[in-house]
Amino acid sequence: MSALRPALLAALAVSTLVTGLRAEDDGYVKPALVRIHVDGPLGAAVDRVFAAGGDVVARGKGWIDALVPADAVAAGSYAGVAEGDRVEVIRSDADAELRAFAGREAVGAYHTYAEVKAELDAAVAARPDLVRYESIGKTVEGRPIHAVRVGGPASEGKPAFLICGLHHSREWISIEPPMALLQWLIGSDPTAQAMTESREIWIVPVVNPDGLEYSQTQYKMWRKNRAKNADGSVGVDPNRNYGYKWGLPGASPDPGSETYRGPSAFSEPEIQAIRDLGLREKFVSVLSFHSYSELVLWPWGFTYDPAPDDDVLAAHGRKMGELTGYTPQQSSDLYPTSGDFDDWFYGELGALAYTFELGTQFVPPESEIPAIVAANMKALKYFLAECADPFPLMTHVPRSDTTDTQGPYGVVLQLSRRYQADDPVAKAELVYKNPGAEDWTRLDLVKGEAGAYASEIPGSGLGTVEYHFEVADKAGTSYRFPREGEYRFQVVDQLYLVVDDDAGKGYESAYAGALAAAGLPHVVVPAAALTESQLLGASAVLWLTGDDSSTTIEEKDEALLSSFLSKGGELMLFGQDIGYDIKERPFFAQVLKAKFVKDKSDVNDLVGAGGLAGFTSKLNQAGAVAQRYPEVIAPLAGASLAMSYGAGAGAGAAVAVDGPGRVLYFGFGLEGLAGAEVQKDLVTRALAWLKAGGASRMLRRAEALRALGGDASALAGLEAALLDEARRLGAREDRAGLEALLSDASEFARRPLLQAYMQALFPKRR
Ligand code: 0X9
Ligand code: ZN
Repeated sequence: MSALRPALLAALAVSTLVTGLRAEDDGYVKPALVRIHVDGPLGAAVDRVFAAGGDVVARGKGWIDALVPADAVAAGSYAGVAEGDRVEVIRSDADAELRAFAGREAVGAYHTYAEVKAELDAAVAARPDLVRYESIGKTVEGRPIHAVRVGGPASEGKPAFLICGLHHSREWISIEPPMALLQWLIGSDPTAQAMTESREIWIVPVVNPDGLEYSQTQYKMWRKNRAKNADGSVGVDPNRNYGYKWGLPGASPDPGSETYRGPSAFSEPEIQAIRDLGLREKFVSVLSFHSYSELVLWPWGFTYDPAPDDDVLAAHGRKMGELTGYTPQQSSDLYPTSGDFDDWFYGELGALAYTFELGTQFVPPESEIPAIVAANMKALKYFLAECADPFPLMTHVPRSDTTDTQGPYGVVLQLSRRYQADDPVAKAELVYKNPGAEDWTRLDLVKGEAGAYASEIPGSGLGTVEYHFEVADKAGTSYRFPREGEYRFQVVDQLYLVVDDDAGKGYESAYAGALAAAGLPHVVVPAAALTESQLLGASAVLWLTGDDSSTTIEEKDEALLSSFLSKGGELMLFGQDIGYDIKERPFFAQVLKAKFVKDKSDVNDLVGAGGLAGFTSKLNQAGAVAQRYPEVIAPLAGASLAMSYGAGAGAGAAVAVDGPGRVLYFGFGLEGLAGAEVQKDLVTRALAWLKAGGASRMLRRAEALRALGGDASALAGLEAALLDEARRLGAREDRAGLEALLSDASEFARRPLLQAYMQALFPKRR
């Protein structure tokens, strides 16, 4: 390559690689490396950058790093950045750096493809008893894909592992931990010897050799492989070419894109090679290294839903997060991707599958290699030791709190698909204790379809139900789920509903946490799956929209909420963009009874007013989710100010509506308050106001729910709460309150209410 003149090199680089860093005079536009602090869903921001011809190179909570045309960014005219995003320039001229690495000399301490091969050969020569070399396939350009198997003589039942490096060309550091692992395994550490005696460990240090060569000799920022695409562009993203859920969102159909999924699943010879090895060796656990972002990721990537074995995947993932100091999370937590390594190995083979994102840049300075390798060796040792025999990979989704006092409560222990064909379970039992019971009861779990072991806990009134499972395998080993303690749920007559409408951000934990801290039972429901019966059956609804913009409250949500509130609903609504988004819609003025004043408060103080008088706190404190656009809102007729920013002047942070239903609408998120205490304080105060004098609203909800033919247990709960309220009115001798209730009540509710009325007011005449 040294013969190429820089201009030619540059032209080459542009036309084939940095899609959209478009040609100007000599065909090259200088890239800048920027960090975009994203206001809104990360997935959309990633799509925007790709669509505008940039390249997303890393991401974390609320930000992405991207290579973008330097001029456009400097001029503020780059389409990859949306309004509200903040751009931080990391390197205004990434070009110099990209070119500096064009040349073998600059690779330095990092392995090249040839050095990898030489080192594998040396390992085979040093330990022929232990290491076997295999070329598992050939690349687009005909290079062999090198693999080694490390382990003693093959024997039945030894768990096989796969460790991969370098799917993406520019991620040179991802070769280093697999190579270090090989050196450790063939060395004299007794732990390593124990590992190689009991396991087969496959290492594929460079999945994408063509890309590595290209990145180390011509253009450092190359990501994909070197496939010639039909439209003349080059490269398929190897980590979008796997065949599980291939083609769903999270990969591009556009050949020029940096995340091009390829013309079909497994179209690429490199990925066919990994697939074939996987199908042949049936790995129990696999790990793929990438860079950068300091993350430990596990499936699913294609959906926000947790994987069926999420508790096992997450438990090991968190442990490896601790060992590396990286952030552990489900792959899709940042943004969904489809067709990646993890999803195929887990989805198709049932293997525990992990992706590590090393370091804080693609090619860290050489001096950082040893520390990165050392931290990841800790995780690799854990991985080999603890993920060898994940049996019995059984998972259980614990039951949520419920208002169903009748039961029975179904429970299912789910066996991983890996073991479904050859089920190792010899005996499985449910062990439970009902509220008030002295003793534990045992029941056999009954095996059903697709590895489901099921049973039922009979209902027995209000209180806490505790349970666990005990399983024995055919070898006589027993397992307990959970390992320690009990699963628990409460049977209650009041249940709060948290509606999770924050596009995958996880802010619902603040709301669920506040309710739990206040001792209030609750369930979390995604907004997309919500029904009116759920709303009506709840004691009150906490609806969070996080920092979404343009999808805060959708039109179908408006219809649902309007109807719910007209039937006596009690609602807390949170979010820093609601007013900004829907200020023009009738729902805003007519139902939330609010006026949008402006998009951003310049004051962080929160001071409760009216029903929230006495509450004070601050936004944008350490330890809370930043509220970059806390909105300023004002009450219209029929509403009042419930919270101001500092000294209130008719407008502020929250509005209270007291109509047929009650609403507290906050122009920020609960996640924006620092600390569990203050979050709990706000929720407690807000609920006290929302629910005050709520008997007739409760009655209306119950009647509406009954009319809807809604969920029997929700109805039973609501009616029980209603009678309770009637008794309280009775105890206070609040005749007027009771009579108002009675006059509103239709036939079904009248009789029990009347009874409560009689008992309360005339106890002696009973
Ligand atoms: O996008 C990728 O392929 C990986 N990140 S990278 O920056 N190295 O390109 C991450 C793949 C992790 N899997 C999912 N997010 N599903
Ligand atoms: Zn990568």
